[in-house]
Amino acid sequence: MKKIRVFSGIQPSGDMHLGNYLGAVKQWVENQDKEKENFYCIVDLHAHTILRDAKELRDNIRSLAAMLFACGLDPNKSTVFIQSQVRAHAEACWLLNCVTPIGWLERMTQYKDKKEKLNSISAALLDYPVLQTGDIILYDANEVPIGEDQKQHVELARDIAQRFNNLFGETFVLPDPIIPSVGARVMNLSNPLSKMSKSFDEDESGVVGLLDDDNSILKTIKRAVTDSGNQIVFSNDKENAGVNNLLGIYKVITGKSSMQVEKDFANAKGYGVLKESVAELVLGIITPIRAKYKEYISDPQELDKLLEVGAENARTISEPKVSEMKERMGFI
Ligand code: AQP
Repeated sequence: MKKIRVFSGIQPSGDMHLGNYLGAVKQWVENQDKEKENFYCIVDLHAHTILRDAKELRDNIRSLAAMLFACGLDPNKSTVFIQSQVRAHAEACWLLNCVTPIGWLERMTQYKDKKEKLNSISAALLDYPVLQTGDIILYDANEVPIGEDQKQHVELARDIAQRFNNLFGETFVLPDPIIPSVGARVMNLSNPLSKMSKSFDEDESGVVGLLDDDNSILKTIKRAVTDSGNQIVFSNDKENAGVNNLLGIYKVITGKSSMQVEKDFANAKGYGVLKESVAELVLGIITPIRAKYKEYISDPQELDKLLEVGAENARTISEPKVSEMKERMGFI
C-alpha cells in the first residue's frame, strides 16, 4: 500500500519559537514513528518576501536546520531540505501563477494583515501562497501538518491543485491541512490576542524562543498577561485569553484532557502556580533541544551535507512532477 505522504515547511525568518514547536514541528517529529513518508522544508524563498538581509538569511537557514534536527527530525526518517536548493519549487510557482485568479490571493487573511503592517510590499508577498501550493503539491502530499494560521493557505493549495487538474487533467493529489487539536495557535504571552510569531511580533517580550536562556524564558512566562480574576479554567472570553493560552500550553505538553488540567489547578490560589508549572514544562522541553542544537550548529559542514542529501531526495520527486506539469500545459 502507498504510504501517506506528508509535507510541511517553516520559514528561516528568525529563531524558532514555542508556537512553531507546539503547533507544527512536534507533529512532524511524531509523524516519523508512523508509516508515513515525510518531507520537511526550510522555506527560504518564502522568508525573502519580507527579509532583506543576505547575511541574516544565511545564518537563519543554518540555525533553523540545526534546530529542526535538534527537535528530533531524523534525516534517516524524514527528507529535510532547503527550498531554494530544489529549483522545481520556483518553477512550479510560475506555472501555478498562470492558473491562479488574482482575487483568490487578495482574499488571503495573512496577506491583508501584513499589507497593513508594512510600508511597502513586494509582488512576492501576494504570491506567497502560490509558491506554498507548489511546495506541497509537487510531492503529492496527502497531509500538511501546520498551525491554525496556515489553514487558509492549504485550503487555497487544494483549490489551485483542483483548478490545474480541471484544466489539464489529473496531475495533483489534493492535500489536507492537519491541525493539532491543542497547540494550534500559541498566543504571544504579552499580548494574548495576537499569535506568537518569528518576524511579525511587535511584542517580542511575549515570545518564547527555543534559543532563549532559562532566565529569559522564566521571565517571559512569569510576566505573561493574565487577568484580574483568579479562576484557572479554559474559556473563550477575550479577557481570559492569557490564562487560556497558558492552560493550552500546559495541556499540549502534558497531554492531559481539559478536565484533568482544570483539576490540577482547582486549589491554586492565583495565577503564580499556573505560570510556574508552565515554565517548568517549557524548560523541560527546551533545555535538551538547546543542548542538541549546540552540537549541530558547531558543525556547519556536516549540517550542509545532511541538507544536500535531503535536497537530492526532494529533487528526485519534484523534478519529474514539474516536467509533467509542463508537458500537460503544452511546453515542449
Ligand atoms: N503561534 C503559533 N502557534 C502555533 N503554530 C504556529 N506556527 C507559527 N506560529 C504559530 C506554525 O509554525 C509553522 C511554521 O510557520 P512560519 O515559519 O510561518 O512561522 P511564523 O512564526 O509565523 O513565522 P513568521 O516569519 O512570523 O511568519 P508569518 O507571520 O508569515 O506566519 C507553520 O505550520 C505555522 O502554522
